[in-house]
Amino acid sequence: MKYEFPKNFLWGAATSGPQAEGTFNKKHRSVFDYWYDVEPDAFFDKIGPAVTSNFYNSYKEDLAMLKSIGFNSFRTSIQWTRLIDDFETATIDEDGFRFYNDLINEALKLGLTPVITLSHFDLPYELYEKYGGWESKHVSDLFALYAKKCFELFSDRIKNWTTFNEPMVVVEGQYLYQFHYPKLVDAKKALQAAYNINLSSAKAIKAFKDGGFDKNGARIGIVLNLTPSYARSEDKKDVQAANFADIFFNRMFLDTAVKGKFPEELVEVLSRDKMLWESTDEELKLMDENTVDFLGINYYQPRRIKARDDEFDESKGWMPEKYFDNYIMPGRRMNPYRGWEIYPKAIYDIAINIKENYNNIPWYISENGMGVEGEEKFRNKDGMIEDKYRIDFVREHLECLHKGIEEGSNCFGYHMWTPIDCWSWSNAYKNRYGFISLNLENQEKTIKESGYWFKEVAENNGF
Ligand code: BGP
Repeated sequence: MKYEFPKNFLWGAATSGPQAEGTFNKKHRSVFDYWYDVEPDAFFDKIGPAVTSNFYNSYKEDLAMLKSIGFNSFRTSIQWTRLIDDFETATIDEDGFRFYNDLINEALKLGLTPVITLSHFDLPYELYEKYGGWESKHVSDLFALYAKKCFELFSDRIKNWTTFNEPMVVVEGQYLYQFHYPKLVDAKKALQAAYNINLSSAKAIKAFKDGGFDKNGARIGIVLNLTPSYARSEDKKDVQAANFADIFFNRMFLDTAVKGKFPEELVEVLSRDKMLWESTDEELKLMDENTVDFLGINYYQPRRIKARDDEFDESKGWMPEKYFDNYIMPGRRMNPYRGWEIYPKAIYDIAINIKENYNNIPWYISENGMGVEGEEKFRNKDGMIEDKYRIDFVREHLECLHKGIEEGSNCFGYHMWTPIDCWSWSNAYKNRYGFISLNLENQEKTIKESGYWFKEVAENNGF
């Protein structure tokens, strides 16, 4: 075997509560449930979060399928809006508890290690309406209360917790680039929300440690989407622009999660531009003292950056683009369905960056993947989707990851997005990512060629 991975390597894939479960029996709405109710047109083919992949009802069969394609682990999220009855006191909803409890037990019974995320974009709508969601520090306390409840209920069995999934996407989608409800363009709010989410994560970590839940190998981390920034050229201005994009989109969460401190350069720029968040010494200390045990890293695409040609027009307000421009690199390799560049080498760069600049903290790839539209046309006469492009995609990324591990990066697993085709935030079921296909009409699930290929890789711990 050419590429052998470390012992006990996690092989699997990730989904999330809101994207897989369906809303069955859920008493509260998340911001996405609300958004669909008020603006169904914003979702591809007007398909909302009601049924999704029916995981709420079919989790037993679904988990058995995951096992059958070689998984030893998977990630999903608990929906705050399903588990909790009253957000102010974190009392539990009995059916929500029953569901997550049974799901966890079933996974363990099958020998699947669950990684559990506490917030995957699905803020309770009530908390947005009442407090402005992540703009509010009160919500950070409520999040910590909810997190503590999850630890009390499940940490006897869950050993891998993550506080947030891709918090930067919440900031970008909701407050800067208008792809999550309520689609604001408000950098001041964006930055306060970024600060408050960092704070919320640290408060949850504190609850985990103070409560003594960090026993018997149990650990807590965060899932970040890293988009390594590559400068157009070695010209100083391009390099500076790429550095700012890295600080803003990656290190605002990465440094804080791992080192307990915001990057100094970011704080300097934001202070100078009068954009800095409201903070207290006590909060900064809390973040400094409550850093993560491990990282989940979602990697899909790099960021190509160049220096701005002109002065940024600030009359409509501050934006991070004041300090960089996106660069459309000629010849870049694209996934045309999602519009994301495919660049496997970035996974190696991430591995080395973590090793060299983040104390070689344990980490794993918590998402990587390729969303493709119209996969039905690749279904063969035996009913299997021949997704050879996905096999190539995974293989190339694994080769680069392997090189990083060979050079000493402390990576303990590789999860794809996603096990079974699932619902996406506004693309709904347009692009399919799964190892297992979903027929939306009848909920029939069939293993794709990539699923059979992955089974071999996982069972051989390499290829
Ligand atoms: C990540 C999210 C996932 C998933 C994935 C695919 O950003 O963590 O929830 O949705 O991207 O992206 P999309 O669904 O936008 O195509």
